[in-house]
Amino acid sequence: MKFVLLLAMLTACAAAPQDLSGKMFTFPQQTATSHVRLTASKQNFGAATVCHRSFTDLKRDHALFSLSTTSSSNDFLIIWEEANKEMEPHIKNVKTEYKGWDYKGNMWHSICTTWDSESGLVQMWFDAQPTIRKFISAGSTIAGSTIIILGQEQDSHGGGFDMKQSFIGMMSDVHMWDHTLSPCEIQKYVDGLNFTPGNVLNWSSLEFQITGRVLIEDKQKICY
Ligand SMILES: *[C@@H]1O[C@H](CO)[C@@H](O)[C@H](O)[C@H]1NC(C)=O
Ligand SMILES: [Ca+2]
Repeated sequence: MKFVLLLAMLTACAAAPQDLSGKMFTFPQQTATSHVRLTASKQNFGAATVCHRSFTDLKRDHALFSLSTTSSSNDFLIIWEEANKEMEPHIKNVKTEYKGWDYKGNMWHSICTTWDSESGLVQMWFDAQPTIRKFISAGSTIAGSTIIILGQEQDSHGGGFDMKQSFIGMMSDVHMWDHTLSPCEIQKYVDGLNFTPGNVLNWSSLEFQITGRVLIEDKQKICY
């Protein structure tokens, strides 16, 4: 009985949303295990926008955002591919690639990705600059139980991590919406102005679980 109560309390603790404003996740070492699992407040998406800021010096492949469902491990994945120097969105297990990014190390980059299942178009915004709108996947929505992971790339639902695709560095301001944001809304996000937080993932009210060595730290680690 006591044990059940304790377990219930621990679970409640883990699930309580936290306000991470001004904070970041620090991923300080290469592993195939350390990650943050985010809990989405909604499931089933006919459209989505995912925005995040990241800071790394990696010169290899690395996943920035990995969302899997039971039907596909790459239902919404953002990954940098070093060999071809391209950012790849994968949606519904289909990928496309964006080249020509000035993806410099050791500085913050704001990256937003929008997609909607009606047109099937994906578009990325790199430090507020839009890429072209490309066809990726139309007709079917992102449906069913989702697992969202930062720090690792899922090859299976909630697992199948590869050290060589892990993220090392800092990540902040992760938001997800169940619709596509307008260019002006994206600009406001990039500038850190008064934007409407994500209604699927809200950095100001984030439910998450940390596994392994990932720290929550103040974002202001350098003097401006
Ligand atoms: C995001 O979280 C903040 C802080 O709890 C809250 O005020 C705001 O309404 C939330 N926004 C959405 C869209 O859920
Ligand atoms: Ca992989």
